[in-house]
Amino acid sequence: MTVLAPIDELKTLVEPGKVLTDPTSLDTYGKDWTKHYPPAPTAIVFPKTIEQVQAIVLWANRHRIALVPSGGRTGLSAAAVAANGEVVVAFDYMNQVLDVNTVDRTVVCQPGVITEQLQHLAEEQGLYYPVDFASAGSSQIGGNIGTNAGGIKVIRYGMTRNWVAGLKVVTGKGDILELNKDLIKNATGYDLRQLFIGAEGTLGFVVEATMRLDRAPRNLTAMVLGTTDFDSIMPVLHAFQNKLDLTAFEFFSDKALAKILGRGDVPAPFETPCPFYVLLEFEAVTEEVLDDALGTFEHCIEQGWVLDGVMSQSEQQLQNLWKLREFISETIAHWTPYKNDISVTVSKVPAFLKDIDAIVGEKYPDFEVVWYGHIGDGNLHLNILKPENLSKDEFFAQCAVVNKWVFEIVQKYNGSISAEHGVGMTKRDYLEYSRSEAEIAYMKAVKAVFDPNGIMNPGKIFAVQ
Ligand code: 2HG
Ligand code: ZN
Repeated sequence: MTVLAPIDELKTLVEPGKVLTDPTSLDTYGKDWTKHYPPAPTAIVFPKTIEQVQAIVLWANRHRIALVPSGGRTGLSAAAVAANGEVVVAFDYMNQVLDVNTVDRTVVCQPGVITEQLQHLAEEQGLYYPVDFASAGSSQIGGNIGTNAGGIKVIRYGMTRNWVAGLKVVTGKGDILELNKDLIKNATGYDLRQLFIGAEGTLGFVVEATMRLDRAPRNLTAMVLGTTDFDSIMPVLHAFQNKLDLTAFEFFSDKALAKILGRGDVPAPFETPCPFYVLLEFEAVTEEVLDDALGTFEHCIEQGWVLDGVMSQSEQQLQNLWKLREFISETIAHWTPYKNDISVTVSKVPAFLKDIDAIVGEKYPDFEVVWYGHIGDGNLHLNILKPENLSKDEFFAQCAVVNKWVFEIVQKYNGSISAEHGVGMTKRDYLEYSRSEAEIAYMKAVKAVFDPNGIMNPGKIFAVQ
């Protein structure tokens, strides 16, 4: 009997040519959008069926080989990075929409379906998939579920979790489970579906997902307003929320705007320079709604919170205003930023902002700090840009020192050290700032149930045991 080497055996489990080991593929599929860890996987495997995924998991258990899931690789916490000789399981060939049900308003997706593909499909049905973010053109549904992705519409629609009706998973043990079977009501014990959402691939693979759709929004209209200072942002939010159902409330600083305008392909919203800007959006369904929006804008000016503003009058103008916010992450990537993705409850945002701003000013005096994020739901993206003269490693090491101060404040406010990007490798050493020791012990115990041999994305969320 011939005994095959593990990678040769792996090749027998999938279609010919669906295991890659060339340096370019290892580099491409071994990393996400983070630049902290050099990719070093052993191989990339592309399953086409659930049975193939199951066979790969059983193979990995037999040989004790670690697996890393790979979707669109747009993650920002190094949860889909294979830096330690793992085998990457990429879902590019499991990218089909399997069913659309307009009565249940659900779509059954394979994990490799691109977010934007689902959004377009919903639109074709006169419906709406509301989880949206700048990387929707590349990110995959499986990855969105893995990180419980949020984005720009959370204030109205919530996170990915709200839109997952059912999941099919292959656990780290190799069992296939059908979770929740797409039911709206199902009071039959533990909802294991929820454990897999946001698990960053540490419990098993999502191999099929039934996603819910909503009614399409009507006449979405955006305003970009320039505020007098940091403190004026939340009063503006509350003033608008008292009158309108907002579908988004984002903010960014003058530094972020300067970087966007530096690209040369996005028009400025208006001339008046302001330290901060908010972008809010609502469905302008009646004249009354528009009157309320304009009246609230005037009220904000009278109160001294807002210096200037603009409202979209067409789809094109709406898109252009959104570019001001949506292009920030991609634009500042050029400066190899250190990313913080922190959140608190909305009522705590003003005090939290003050504390964070003070510490950042004190500890990062020489670095350029760019603020932006989903402030309407309490989520701030604090990006620190790398000065040209500092090496990447030196810069990240200096940021790690400041993390302690930032995360102590997060902890003081009962906030989260990762609101929507996941823990991955970049935030795993800080987990105890958001989760208690007992909670982490329970989380590890849960992992051991689904993945007793620790083959599923080890070193993500927690360090390897
Ligand atoms: C966004 O809101 C993304 O633009 C990326 O979550 C945030 O780049 C970031 O820090
Ligand atoms: Zn975000």
